[in-house]
Amino acid sequence: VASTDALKRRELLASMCDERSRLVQHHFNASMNHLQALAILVSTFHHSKNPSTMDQMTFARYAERTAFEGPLTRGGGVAYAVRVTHAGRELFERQQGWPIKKMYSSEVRGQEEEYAPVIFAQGAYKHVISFDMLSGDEDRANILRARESGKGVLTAPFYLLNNRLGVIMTYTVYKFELPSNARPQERIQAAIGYLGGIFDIEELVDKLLHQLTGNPSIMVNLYDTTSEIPIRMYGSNDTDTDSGLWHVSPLNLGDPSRKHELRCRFTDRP
Ligand code: WA2
Repeated sequence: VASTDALKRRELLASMCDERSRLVQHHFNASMNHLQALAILVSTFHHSKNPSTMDQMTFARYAERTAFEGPLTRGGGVAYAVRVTHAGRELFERQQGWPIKKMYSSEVRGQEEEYAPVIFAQGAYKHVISFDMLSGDEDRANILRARESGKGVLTAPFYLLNNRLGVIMTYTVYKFELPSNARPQERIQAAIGYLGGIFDIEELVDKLLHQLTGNPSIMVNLYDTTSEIPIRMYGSNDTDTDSGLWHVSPLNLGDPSRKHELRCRFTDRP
């Protein structure tokens, strides 16, 4: 017979876990709005003006000043990559004054048809400028999915160039405004650049959870559960799953094709 104490404990865990999941979700939502606004900024001042009235410094300062307390300020950042065709590569490199670089030098790929070098970056991610984002598997898949869907898309967690575990959310910038029912092929053709939000998961969730001083204290793990084998994005490797009381809170990070959840348990015993 479950005692009322045990029941209360279960309810407390559930409400604490839900509160944490809402906090993380809220910050992803806020970031998505920010990223969409930055995509419009680039479209307006870089692509719709000739010559462009946007530069690296302006982009970085604007992104920082409009991030407020958003998660992109917490170890994260923003980067913008432009579409460059193979035929346009030489002229592009001459204009930029630097060559397009591959992300992982060991990787052998044949002749590329197109590239997505980063031209603007903010925060701790200026080192990605000039790297071709189509030359990394996770970034490539994310960009291709973003441009044919017209929606914000999220990668699975992976190790970024700075060796931090992160996820990237990408929005596509198009040459002209497309109707919401545009076909994937039309979208692919009209794509001219990719605005990415870079989330440093550990730093972000750490700082968010730090705002809530839970008593009793709980352990929180964040998982990507899109595929059958869940990927841990945050939290310690706790295999003590038979200690009984776990609560799972759903989490919506803005890309319906990826699933996430927060798993919580008390760190003390009753
Ligand atoms: N940004 C920063 N560090 C990375 C990275 C990345 N991608 N990939 C691996 N390490 C410009 O989706 C477009 C940013 C990709 C956006």
